Amino acid sequence: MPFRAEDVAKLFALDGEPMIAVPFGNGHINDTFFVETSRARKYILQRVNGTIFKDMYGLMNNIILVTAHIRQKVAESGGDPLRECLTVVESKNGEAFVNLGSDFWRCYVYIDNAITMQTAETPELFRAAGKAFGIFQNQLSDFDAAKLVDTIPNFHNTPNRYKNFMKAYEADACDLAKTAREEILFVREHADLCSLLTDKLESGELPLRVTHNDTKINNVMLDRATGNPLAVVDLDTVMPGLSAYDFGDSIRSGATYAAEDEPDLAKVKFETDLFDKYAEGFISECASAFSKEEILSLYTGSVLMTFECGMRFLTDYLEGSKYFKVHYPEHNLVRCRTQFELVKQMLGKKDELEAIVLKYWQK
Ligand code: GN1
Ligand code: MG
Repeated sequence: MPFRAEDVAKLFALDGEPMIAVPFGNGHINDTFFVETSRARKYILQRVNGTIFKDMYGLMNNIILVTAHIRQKVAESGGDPLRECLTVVESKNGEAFVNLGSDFWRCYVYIDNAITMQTAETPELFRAAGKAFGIFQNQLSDFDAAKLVDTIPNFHNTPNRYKNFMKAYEADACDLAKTAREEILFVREHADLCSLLTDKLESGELPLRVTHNDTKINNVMLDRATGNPLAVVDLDTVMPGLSAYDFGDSIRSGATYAAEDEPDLAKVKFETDLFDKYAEGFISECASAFSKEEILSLYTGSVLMTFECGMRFLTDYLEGSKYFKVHYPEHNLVRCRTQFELVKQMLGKKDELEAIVLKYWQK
């Protein structure tokens, strides 16, 4: 019997008795609940997917270290740490999470009066999202990456993702390859893209930083009243990485008004204006001192993170959709198609998009 969120909430050191615990958000991996107590305090309770995150101690330790670092930065600059940083709520036993055998649960203070978006709602709000991730990167620029464990090894190792895709395609365990011929061909024809970033990391042309690695637009919280950046959430994959990963994954998920699973590809349009606004926000906060190589890698990262994510959706589809939550059997294939459509459009706009990142860097 799975545990009920209402019962699990009672195991945490909340202010008041939990009165409601209702499903919340749209994550593809963990299960999230909104909790309110008898003293009108609000929390986020999450069941973490232990099949995907195998080292829960390491993962929560990463989050505690990173949030402590950010909290101090926010306090030093006169901000409000409870609104501008995630705050972990301990269990009644003083632990950072509760281990219920098959499930791990953790709890955060809820950030009130904030908005989150599933897709960019306006260019201005997307610029604020760029600022939020730029601020995050900047806050962690002096954080010692050696203190962090890799919560998912090879997370943005695109050549490795390609190998996994090829294994799934060749095994074709669910006999689904015949339903995704065009998409499989697209991946194979673009295999050369995969190593563009990892080669430059290995050669030392791009620096390793501490990055978020899951900068989907719905992982940003903006102030409801002002639209200004508050905090970034979903810190499970904070690990050493490239700035191009963080910039790129936001562009993948936010530089279009279409949903990630829009079935009508005619509606999937890459918006140069949104790319421009995000670049302005991000670069102004953290990238003005980047080398030219690193600035140009932001474009490469946009293409690659979108290609990689599409390839991951396709791999999961071929393997029977065991990784990402799906609402219908072809859901991952539909998601993969939107990603590849965006890749095609971004590849056709290389010069224009590179000129945009250079413009804000040179400012
Ligand atoms: C997952 O959990 P969520 O929805 O924030 C995934 C990301 C993908 C994203 C695609 C740990 O993020 O890497 O880009 O779905 N997270 C993990 O929507 O695999
Ligand atoms: Mg998320």
